[in-house]
Amino acid sequence: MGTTGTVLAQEANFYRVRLDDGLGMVLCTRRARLKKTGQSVLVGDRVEVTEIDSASGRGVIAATCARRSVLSKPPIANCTGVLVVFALSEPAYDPALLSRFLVHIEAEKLGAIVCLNKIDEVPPEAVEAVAVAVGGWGYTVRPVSARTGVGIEALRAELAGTYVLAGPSGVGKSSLLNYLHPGLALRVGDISARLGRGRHTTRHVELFALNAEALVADAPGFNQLELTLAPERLAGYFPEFRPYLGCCQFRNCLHRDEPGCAVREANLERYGIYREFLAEVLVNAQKQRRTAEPDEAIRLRGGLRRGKAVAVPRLEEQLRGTSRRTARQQLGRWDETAADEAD
Ligand SMILES: Nc1nc2c(ncn2[C@@H]2O[C@H](COP(=O)(O)OP(=O)(O)OP(=O)(O)O)[C@@H](O)[C@H]2O)c(=O)[nH]1
Ligand SMILES: [Mg+2]
Ligand SMILES: [Zn+2]
Repeated sequence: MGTTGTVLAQEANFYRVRLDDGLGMVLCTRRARLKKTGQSVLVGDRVEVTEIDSASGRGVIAATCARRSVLSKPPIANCTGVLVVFALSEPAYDPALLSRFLVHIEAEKLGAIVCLNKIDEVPPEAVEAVAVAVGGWGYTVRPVSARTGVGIEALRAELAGTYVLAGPSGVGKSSLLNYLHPGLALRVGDISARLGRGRHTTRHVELFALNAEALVADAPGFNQLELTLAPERLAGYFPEFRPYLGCCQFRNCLHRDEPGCAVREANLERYGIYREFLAEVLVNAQKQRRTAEPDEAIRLRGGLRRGKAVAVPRLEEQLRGTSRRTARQQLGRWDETAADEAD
């Protein structure tokens, strides 16, 4: 009978697993049967470990437990939430960019903690103003400085579960994780990520244990995040809009210039950001429709030949399903490379 644990990292064909109940770390291979059935093992996965040899620190992953969630970028299973890091200076604080990250996280149905970093660089009133605003959007806010250490213990106390860091490049994600996990020495000011290569080299994912309860993964920063969502869902991804949804005169209100729009009339701080995002989301939906149309034509033509109809999902489903499908494809690819390495 084995024991359970959590996969913290994958290195070539080995998985580093932290066993439960303080039983330590073991380096595991995965049982051939798991490989055969195509069952992937992801960082963050809860696994059953057998054949533990405490002398050599080795073990074998015999089974993976059902996942509560799978994040695609970076590939992590059972993520509780995202630690969104934004700097108050260098790079300058940008509420629209922060909202863009938050909308993505809402769409993934993950929780978010907003870390306002580099508070040593700006006057306390400026920190307070941003903290109050972001708190008003419905998020937990932790002002910190990875340089002086202010606020780090309060942040640590907030964390319980598996988190991934997110935020633009240069805001101090790696610095923050170094502070939370002394001795880590992650590369700070790493320019490779800033040159954009980081986005494609997320294959190395690692969870760092801050204590018995909290695990955090670093991730390279990215400054561009395209919004491809079903337009009618966007407003629901702004938590402070939710009390007004369903109160508009029209049930399918997109909260633009429709008469009797409760969202517009509420004078919310992020209404302007919502309008900006909505315009983008509508353009992207239009683009998707255009690329979907040729398929529709094929389907109709194919349908006339016998039994050759191709199942084309309806546009709405396509829009909604996109992120999940790409996620699966990306994970599939990641798995293939992982499997290749293992062989
Ligand atoms: N003044 C000040 N500087 C900081 C703070 N935290 C980080 N920095 C500096 O900000 C720069 C970027 O820090 P990183 O930790 O590399 O930022 P990152 O978010 O990991 O960046 P990417 O990996 O490119 O996404 C470094 O020069 C850090 O020394 C802080 O709290 N205050
Ligand atoms: Mg970094
Ligand atoms: Zn409305």
